[in-house]
Amino acid sequence: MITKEIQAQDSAHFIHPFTDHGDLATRGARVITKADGIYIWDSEGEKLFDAMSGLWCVNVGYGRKALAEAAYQQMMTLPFYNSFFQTTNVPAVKLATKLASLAPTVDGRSFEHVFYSSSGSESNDSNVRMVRRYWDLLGQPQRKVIISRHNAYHGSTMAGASLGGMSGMHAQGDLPIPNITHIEQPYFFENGKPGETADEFGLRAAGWLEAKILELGADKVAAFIAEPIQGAGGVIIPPVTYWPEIQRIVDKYGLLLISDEVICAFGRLGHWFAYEKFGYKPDLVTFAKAVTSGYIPLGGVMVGDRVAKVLIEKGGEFNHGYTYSGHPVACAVALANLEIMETEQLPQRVRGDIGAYFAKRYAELNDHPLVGMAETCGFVAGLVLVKNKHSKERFSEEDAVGMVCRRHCFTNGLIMRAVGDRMIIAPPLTLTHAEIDELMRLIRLALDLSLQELKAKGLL
Ligand code: PXG
Repeated sequence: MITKEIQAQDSAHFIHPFTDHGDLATRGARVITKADGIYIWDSEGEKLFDAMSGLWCVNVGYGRKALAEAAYQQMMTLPFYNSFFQTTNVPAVKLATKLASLAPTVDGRSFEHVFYSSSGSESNDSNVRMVRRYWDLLGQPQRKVIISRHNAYHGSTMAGASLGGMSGMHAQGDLPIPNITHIEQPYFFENGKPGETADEFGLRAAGWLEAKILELGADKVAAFIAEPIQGAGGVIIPPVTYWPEIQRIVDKYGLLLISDEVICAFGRLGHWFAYEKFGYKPDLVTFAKAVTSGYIPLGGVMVGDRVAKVLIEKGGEFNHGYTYSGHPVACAVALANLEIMETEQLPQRVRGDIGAYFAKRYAELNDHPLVGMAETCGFVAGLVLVKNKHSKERFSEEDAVGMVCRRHCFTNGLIMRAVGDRMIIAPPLTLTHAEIDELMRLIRLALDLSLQELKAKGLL
């Protein structure tokens, strides 16, 4: 009864993100009502293993009282004040100090400053503003172009969607905006040549950046932006040779490097920040999502010394900012969240024993007839569904194989994302061995049921 009523109101009044509302109205949205640990429940009482952590957010798991208490205490003390007119607030300062201490220094390049927003999209808009201001202040205003990658996701604002490389998003709203261009992604399974090793492919894929810089003219290029691992694009994990070669190219031509870690930071890959894992040296690092484990919106940019020095020492007033930049309640929740991650040593868990167990169990999926390649990096994992694992023959788009598998996940109590023919997960970092076993049982069940259905449909 409640479900039908909420669904009717939902259809009548709520425009959802990335949703076909005609389709949604016919089936009715699933109403999620509560959550605890790694599980969510819907209004029909059904329990689901949330292997996507909400949407790459809930790294500490659901139901953490400490986060609710931090929000309550802060709301009772100072629920809001802006930080525009030479004022500040204690949680925003403490969080910036904490984040600066967590961001590792690489080759003498450190992160002492934070710019706050409320989301990943806004943070990437801020990146565009900061990059352009940086080059203007250095007397190189012609350095305007930001290079990104096809199938990247950097958000849904005008700049975020333009930086992103999603063709479906570009097709709506005349995007990308000028001075943003894209190179191909480092997807070995799809773009590796016969006989080429992953390491060779990684170097070749990084070379696309150099080719693009030379095509545009190095003096025109302002920055390169990339996710350490492409998340929404289907968990595309680059070969180990990729990032060092990107760093070499970025250094050679003097570009700024933006590491969009909205998904990859805060323990997801076993480190506070993912650039540490891959050993590169970004100038700007985008964060959001797990900084509060999604309990309240907060995003921002770690501003490296190279950029901060110019903006602060030469820049005067930077005409950019948001009402909620440094929101005291969001920052208080983030501090409590980071404290949980530190106390429970969540990055270390992912890097250590539990991460190794997750990787080992997930790799077992490679024996499944539908799986072309299953791989993990920390606590993100992806697999590609194939028609023939030996020839690597793929399904066609019309087969909608990801949707078939996702439906079997849903009906058996598992949230796993489908991106085209890829199935992806990013579970909470708190998973126990037993929960990993349960997760693998559910994934294998969905794969088996998908195999049966695809055979019955004559697609195999
Ligand atoms: N950068 C990255 C790397 C992201 O993953 C954003 C920026 C934008 O963040 P906001 O907070 O503005 O949404 C993201 C967001 C998916 C999916 O389908 C992924 C995201 C958002 C929505 C859907 O996997 N990531």
